[in-house]
This record gives sequence, structure tokens and C-alpha cells, in this order.
Amino acid sequence: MVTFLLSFCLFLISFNVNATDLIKIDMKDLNSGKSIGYITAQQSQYGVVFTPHLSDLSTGLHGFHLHENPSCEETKEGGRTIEAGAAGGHYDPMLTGKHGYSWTTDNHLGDLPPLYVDTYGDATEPVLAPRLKLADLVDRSLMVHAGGDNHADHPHQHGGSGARLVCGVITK
Ligand SMILES: [Cu+2]
Ligand SMILES: [Zn+2]
Repeated sequence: MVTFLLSFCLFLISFNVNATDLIKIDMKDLNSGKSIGYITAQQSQYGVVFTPHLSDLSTGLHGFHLHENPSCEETKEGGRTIEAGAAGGHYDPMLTGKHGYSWTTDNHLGDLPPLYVDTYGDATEPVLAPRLKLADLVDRSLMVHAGGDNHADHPHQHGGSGARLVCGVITK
């Protein structure tokens, strides 16, 4: 009986660890307002692994970042509507003001590798953010952009990833 209780407790403990080790983020197309799937975030020995389960995207690479605020609401700027403007900029706790790679230290902490979308419009290939911890994600948002990302601020700011296309709020 004692052995049974002990193993049951161990089961509960391991279950708990697993449950908190994975964050599932519902991702919404900002034009249609509909979900196009979800992304899971999981802690690994080397950083946070983002695994997309997305469909209905255009083929190719899409800029992908952790943005600072937990909102995907639009904002107005001089009469112009900015989709998911309320998400703010790339998460930048060290105030670097610089866009770059996920593994360099003098740029936004929210800079991630781009997501690859296959010829069917699906994104399933995981990407790794070695500097992030799962706790950094809470109360922020994930953004998929229309364009790619050259991980620099030239010739265009923020890697030239362009318009905000798909957004998900991380609340856990
Ligand atoms: Cu972004
Ligand atoms: Zn950035």
C-alpha cells in the first residue's frame, strides 16, 4: 500500500512538471479573426522550442517574434490601422533597441528564427530560441509576419518582416 501511494505521488509530481513545461498558444489570423492553429512552447536543455501547428499560410519563410504585450488588438496611428499594434515591439527587456538573431546577446530577446511554411501552407517545423526561458513568455504575445526576416535593421527595420499576420496571446 505504501509503495502504491508513493508511486501514485511520484506520478502526480511528474504529471505536474510536464503540465507546466508546455505552453499552448492559440494563433489567430488577424484578417479573418479566426484561429489557424496553435504553437506549443516547451523548455529544452538548450532553450525554448516553439513547435507550430499552423495552416492557411503563404509558402516560404515568415518572420516570427515574441512581442512585449499580451494583446493582439489593433491600434490607430495617424488615421492608419495597425493590426495587432497593441502587442508592442519585439520583447526587449535589456532595451537594446536592436533586431538580430535568436542566439546573439546585443539585440531583442524576442527575436526568433523565422517559421517555414511548406507548399501546402502548413508550418510544422520547430524552431529553437536558446536565450529564452519558458517564464519569459508569460503575459506576452507571439507574432507571425507576412515577410521573411534578415535579422538586421537594414535595409528595413525589424528584419523587414513587414505586416503582422497571425498573433497569439500567451497568458499562462
Ligand atoms: Cu514581430
Ligand atoms: Zn527584433
